[in-house]
Amino acid sequence: MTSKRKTSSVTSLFTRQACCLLLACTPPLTPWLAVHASDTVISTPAPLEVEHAFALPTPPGAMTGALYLTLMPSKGTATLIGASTPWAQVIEMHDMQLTNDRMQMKKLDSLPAQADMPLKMIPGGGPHLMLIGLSQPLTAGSKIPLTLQFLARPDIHIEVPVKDYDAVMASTAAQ
Ligand SMILES: [Cu+2]
Repeated sequence: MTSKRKTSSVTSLFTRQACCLLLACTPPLTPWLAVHASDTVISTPAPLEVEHAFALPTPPGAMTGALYLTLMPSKGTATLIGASTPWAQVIEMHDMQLTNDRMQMKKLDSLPAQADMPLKMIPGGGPHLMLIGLSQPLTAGSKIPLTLQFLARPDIHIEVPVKDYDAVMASTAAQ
């Protein structure tokens, strides 16, 4: 019984995510997870900390910006499956890797974080959130309203400060 109920919440989130992303791409549907819509029991997930969230300033006219944060579930796993803000048309989850001496960004469908392995996003490589279609430039001192969507967890709403690169590096070095 327990596993069936868990499956239910996973499916509803998959479906909602599919709706949100319909314009951007077509995520895989999971027909083998089909369950009854009336089964709405959701087990309470372990607390999830979102820390060190910040975005970097963008030059005037830039249409994209990068946002970074750290996700730390107190136990088990938390899987980030999407994010949104009124300040951008879409937010994509990206991974930046050095390939053939070139930095290349790859779009991801999900980003997992574990209690023993937090998801840490930092500038200069690796995972980050890409704000695409900015409605305004990101200026140091402003705060971006951000919604984070997770697999089988409620959304998290936070405000993310825009910080100068030097300030970010100074606080990272101090940790
Ligand atoms: Cu990117």
